[in-house]
Order: sequence, then structure tokens, then C-alpha cells
Amino acid sequence: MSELTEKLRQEFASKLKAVSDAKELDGIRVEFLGKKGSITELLKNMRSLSAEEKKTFGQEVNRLKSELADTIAKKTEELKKKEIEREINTMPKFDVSIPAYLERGSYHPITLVQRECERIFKSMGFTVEDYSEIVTDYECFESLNIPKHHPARDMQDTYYLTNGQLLKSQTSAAQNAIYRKYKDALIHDGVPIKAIFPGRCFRNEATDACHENTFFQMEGVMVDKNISISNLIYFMKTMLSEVFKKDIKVRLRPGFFPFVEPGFELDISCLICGGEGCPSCKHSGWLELCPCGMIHPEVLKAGGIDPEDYTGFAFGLGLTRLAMMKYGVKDIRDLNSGSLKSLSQFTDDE
Ligand code: FA5
Repeated sequence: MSELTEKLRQEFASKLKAVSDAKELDGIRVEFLGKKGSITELLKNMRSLSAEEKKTFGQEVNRLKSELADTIAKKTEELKKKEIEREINTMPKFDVSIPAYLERGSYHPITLVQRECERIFKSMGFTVEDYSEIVTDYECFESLNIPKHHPARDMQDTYYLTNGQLLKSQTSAAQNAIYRKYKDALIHDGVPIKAIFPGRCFRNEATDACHENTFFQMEGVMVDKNISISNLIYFMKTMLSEVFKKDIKVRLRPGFFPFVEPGFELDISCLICGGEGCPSCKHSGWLELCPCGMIHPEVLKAGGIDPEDYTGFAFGLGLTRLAMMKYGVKDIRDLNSGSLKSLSQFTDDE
């Protein structure tokens, strides 16, 4: 009977030689070791054997069976290794020891201008405050002397949440909280309130070269005894000459905002067209940049400050427009475009 096992061994060996992948190998496993495979067939020959012969032949077949199983297991490993090597060889070659070349990004122009303004105002003793983008109607309007149905609301339609809160349409929305935060130090310790609060604003309005639905403003307030329009003009002039590092043509004209009295519009001569008129300045040669004024007594009262004792000024600088002017960006929409080609021009030396 040994010839039978030997014949099967050789048949297996020759078939194994031709195997090139795991699928073919599995086919051979089924052919030889499967339920209806050659080994099982071999055992059928035992019926005609004596008990002694059965024992010897049974042992021989079992040896062959485990020999084939071992060989298949080894071949499986060998094929796996070959597959891994094949994958490695077809992978793109790279040298892990070469230093990485990372293209460095740059700060967004609005961030650069904001930081510059923060630096300037901090050097003049102002604190920099952070404030939420989602605010209440009271914060954005009522505390600022703009009751419900006041026409001034029409200029600042914004995006409302289902719970009645809204995306702030102006950084002035933080004024009330700032007065409340610092009023005790002002009243009891005589520390003037001097704060700026930059932030993102939202307005539901049509966009054009100088209007976006999402833009940045930087609010500033100063409250103390005997604060006057001269203080306001001084801080505005200092800020602009520091930001632009050159003389800028500025005009101050009356402007109406319910939270200041008197109120002004501070415009700068358009730096894109040199005052000739272009789409960036709506062809007027001037760009509205920083409305401002003396804080309305009602607004001080709402903030817990007695307007009989204290006065103050407030301004709302259009940071996005300032970035346009400083970097010569003709269309405000480019600043929100996320286009790396446009934005990467502005490098920072920080
Ligand atoms: C205000 O938002 C007032 N809160 C400013 C203020 C503060 C007045 C304190 C008085 C005292 P206004 O809507 O004009 O005002 O906006 C202020 C500045 O934000 C504008 O001069 C302009 O530079 C900028 N701005 C307003 N709307 C847009 C817009 N849609 N896109 C880009 N910039 C805008």
C-alpha cells in the first residue's frame, strides 16, 4: 500500500510546484485534504486489508496527511511573503531620511490688520476683549437704544436662530457687557474703561466689492470723567497713522447711530483709486471706515454707569475694509474666498 501513498505524495509535490497564488493553493488543499479529497479516497482502500495492515496503512496515510497539511501551511506563508514583497516593490519609492518640504502658510490679511490694531491700542492702555458671535436682541439692539421696530434695525438685518438669538450684526453688541464688567472699577477705583473688542459680524445683505455678509469689525470704547470728542479724534488719528504708516486723507461727517450722540462717519480717501472713484469705494472716492461718536446717555445707563458723572466715546472700525485698504484688495469677497493664491501674498514678519 505504500506505493499508493508514495504516488499521492509525488502527485501532490508536482501540483504544488505549479502553484503561484493563494487561490490555487487552496484548490490543491481541497483536492488532497478536503472531505472528498484524495486522502479520503485513499482510506477507502483499507476495507480489503487485514487488521494489522489496516493499522500500518492508517498510520502511513495519517503521516502523509499531516505532511501535506504542513507543506500547505509553509507554502501559504511563502506566498504571503511574496505578496508583501511584490507590494513593497511596486510602491512609490521615497527616502524617509530626506527632510520634509512643507509649504508654510501665512496669516490672513484680516488677522494681520487685527493684530496690528490690537498692538496699537494695547500700547495706549486699552484691553482686548473677546465676545460671542451669537448674542441676544437686547445685547445687539435694545441695550444700544434701538428698541423693537426702530428703523435703525433695517440697516442691520441679520441671521436669527430659532431660540430668538441672532448672529451679531455689529461689535457694538458687546458694549453693554463691557460696561458692566468694568463699571465697578470705574466708579469705585476711578479706573477709566478703555477696551477694544474685535469680532466677526454678520448681515443679511447683498454683497458687492465693498460689502460682505460676513465681515470683521473692531469696536472701541473709552469711558471716564470729562471724555470729549477731542479724545475720540486723537485716538482715531493715532490708530490710522500707525496702521498705514503714512498720512491718510480723512473726513469726519455727521452720522446717525442711536447709541451715540453726536455721531460721526469717519471716511478715508480710497487707497485703491487714490480718491478718483472705483467699485471698491462705490465710485465716491471715499470709504466709510469707522463710524464713531460720544456714547449716548441711555446706553451708559443701561450699562450701569451714570451719564451725569461720566462720558465716553465709541467707534466701530470696519476691520475687513481696513485690510482691503492696507493691502490693496479691490474686492472684499476675495478675502473670504479661501483662495490660497490670493491670500498667500500676505506674509507676516512675526
Ligand atoms: C456700525 O456697525 C456701528 N456699530 C458702528 C459704531 C460703533 C458707530 C460705535 C458708532 C459708535 P456701520 O453699520 O456703519 O456701523 O458699520 C461699521 C463699519 O463696518 C462700516 O464703516 C464698514 O467699514 C464696516 N461694514 C459695515 N457693513 C459691512 C459689510 N456688509 N461688509 C463689510 N464691511 C462692513
